[in-house]
Amino acid sequence: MNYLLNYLSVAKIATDDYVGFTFFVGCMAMMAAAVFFFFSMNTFDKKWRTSILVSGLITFIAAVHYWYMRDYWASNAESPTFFRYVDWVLTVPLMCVEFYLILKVAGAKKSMMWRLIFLSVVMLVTGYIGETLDRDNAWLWGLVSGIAYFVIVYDIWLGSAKKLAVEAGGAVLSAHKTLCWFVLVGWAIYPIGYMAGTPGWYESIFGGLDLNVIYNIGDAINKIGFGLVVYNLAVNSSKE
Ligand SMILES: *C/C=C(C)/C=C/C=C(C)/C=C/C1=C(C)CCCC1(C)C
Repeated sequence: MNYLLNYLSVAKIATDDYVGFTFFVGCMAMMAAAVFFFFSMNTFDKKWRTSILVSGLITFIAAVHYWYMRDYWASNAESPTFFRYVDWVLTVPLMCVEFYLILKVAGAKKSMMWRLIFLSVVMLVTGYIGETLDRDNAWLWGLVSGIAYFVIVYDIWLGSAKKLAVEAGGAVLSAHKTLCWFVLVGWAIYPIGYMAGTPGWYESIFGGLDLNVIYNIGDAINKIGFGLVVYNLAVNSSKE
């Protein structure tokens, strides 16, 4: 049996390795979601195809990164921070693109999309610095990251994106609202993971939690959830 495992070069996952388990299941979930979105794409009206394609790309990119992160964890028992942030820096801007795509019917401008993308990159780059290059000041980088996050929340809940959603009304407005909730509540999972995994005054509050488990749960909820909201929008507006 050991021989076979070595031959297939599959690292063992201990039965109490919860982190390894969430990487494994996360990988499968992302793969399944990507296949689902890609295959359903052509059943919808042209104007929704790009949105569903982007949902597929988000989960596909995540599936590939989870494949590597699962392996990295199994071989090194270390946080795959690099792969994690490469994944985020590709997928989070794509989630900003989703906002733009669904609001295009109400005349959303590319400038709104680029603003959200810029903010998301600031949020992620500062988070990466705090987690890796300058851990001593993790709280400070986390704060800067958090400010960028709040500006995103403001933009979509109350700013220009909100106005466009109201103009579009109907299924677009309700999808926009659901996505806003994902960003406000679903994305708030990440700072908790960050505080669980970096040194700082908050250590005594979040130190007992595991950064990777929290990030993996956040990713499953947000990436697959976001995609399903867009899928649901395409279904509903095709009925309208
Ligand atoms: C699919 C991946 C997603 C939706 C990742 C989202 C990540 C965040 C919203 C991360 C936010 C962070 C803060 C607000 C402060 C601490 C540092 C971060 C990067 C964990």
